[in-house]
Amino acid sequence: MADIARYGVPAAVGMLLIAATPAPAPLSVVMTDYKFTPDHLTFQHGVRYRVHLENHGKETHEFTAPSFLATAKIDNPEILNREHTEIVMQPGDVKDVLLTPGKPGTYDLRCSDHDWNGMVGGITVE
Ligand SMILES: [Cu+2]
Repeated sequence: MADIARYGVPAAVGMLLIAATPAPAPLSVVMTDYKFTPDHLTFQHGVRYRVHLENHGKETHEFTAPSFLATAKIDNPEILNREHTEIVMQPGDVKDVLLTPGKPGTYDLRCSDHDWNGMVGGITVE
């Protein structure tokens, strides 16, 4: 209450809004030549995540998950490709996608360039 006296009602409302919006749950995936680490991701539906992607490989990799990305609410869709099926990662790229998974189920994860080489994984939404 001392803060309200000092900074006024607008500051108090701002503090409440910040408190009401939890930070997104962090989840990191590292891409190398030729795998995802981890290769299986588990999400809780309706929870907002910050999915942190890093490409440590010498080749371009893709985080390709068309069904998963189609059912998720994505706050920054501009980082997806035009078809909204994948995130393209050049060597050294670091990107964060902010998303809230939708329908529970299991979804494919693969690198569209290297799935033939075993660069595949899976996603579970609980
Ligand atoms: Cu790849």
